[in-house]
Amino acid sequence: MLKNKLSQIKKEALAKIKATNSSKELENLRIQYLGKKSEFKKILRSIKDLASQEKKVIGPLANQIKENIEKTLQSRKEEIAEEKEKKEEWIDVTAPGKRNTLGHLHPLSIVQRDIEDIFVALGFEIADGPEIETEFYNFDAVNIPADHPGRDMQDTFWISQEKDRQPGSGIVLRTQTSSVQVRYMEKNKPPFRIIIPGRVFRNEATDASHEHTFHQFEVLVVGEKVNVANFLFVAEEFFTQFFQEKIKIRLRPSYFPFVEPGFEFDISCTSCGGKGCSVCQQTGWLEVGGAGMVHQNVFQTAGYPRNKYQGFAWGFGIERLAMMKYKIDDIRLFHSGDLRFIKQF
Ligand code: FA5
Repeated sequence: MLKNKLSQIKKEALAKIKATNSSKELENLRIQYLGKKSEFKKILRSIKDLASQEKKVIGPLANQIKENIEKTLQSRKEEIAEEKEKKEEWIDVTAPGKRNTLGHLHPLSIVQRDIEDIFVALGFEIADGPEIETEFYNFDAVNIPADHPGRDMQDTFWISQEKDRQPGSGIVLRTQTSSVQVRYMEKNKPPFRIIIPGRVFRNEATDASHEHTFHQFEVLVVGEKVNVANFLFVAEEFFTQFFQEKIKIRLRPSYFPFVEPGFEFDISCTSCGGKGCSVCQQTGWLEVGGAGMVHQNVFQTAGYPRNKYQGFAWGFGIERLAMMKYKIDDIRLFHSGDLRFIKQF
């Protein structure tokens, strides 16, 4: 009778343990079948009252069943833990990969590096100078003394401008990379070919093509026999390499105090090839900067003898070139911090 009951308990317990998938449920089954209030424990407690013949059979059988249930509980517990682990660690090798976002160069840095590479390959050196500059190097040294109307051409951020100062001693945020011309020439003798890329500042209202902070690159080539033909060759070579297409150049007479003669420098429109479109306002030409043959007054300020050397210089806007290359219609996008713009490069 008891023997049957024990077998019944064992059968029922093992079936339920094997059927469960939850470790909580497993614990409940342990309490139900082996706990203090379980049917099984009641039977164990009653063994002492059995006849000794029966005790010998039921005692070991009960122990065997207890061990059997405990073992089954334990191995099911391990199986459930293993299944859980497998589920959590499962990797779907067919799922599309997630690409990490990598940092990259700003479009202006890309363009500046492109420009530098082209000139370095042409045998130029790269020079630079301070962004916070004396009035002397920014203006006086390049033939724009105080009260010269040329100062009005570039609205200036003044850092200090004392009333009874020495001429040229004021401090400005440089308005042009031409400010580095005399700094370089004071320390170097011709012949030389340099480019001076850098940031410049102008106290002017911004619009789609004007920023208060932008970049220029100055080209300065000085020697005893440098002429306008050399200038045209270098310019044509540069633009053809930069835009990877044949670019035509047009010079218009213009005035910059530090060159004589001076030119406004245009290139054939990179959008329409010169036919006329909205980008070039139907003219077929785009203005990129100023240029000219270096004024002898500038050489003299740098300490060179007058009329011994000749040279050409230009100052072009880097943003304007980047806008042409990448067809960007608003200069303010460069420093807007808008990632939708930056991520396109
Ligand atoms: C100059 O700055 C002269 N230093 C250039 C030069 C150098 C002439 C050597 C002769 C010899 P300008 O002010 O025109 O010139 O500026 C040159 C170029 O800088 C412009 O053609 C334009 O491409 C760019 N630029 C000027 N102002 C701005 C502005 N506010 N925002 C963006 N680009 C500008």
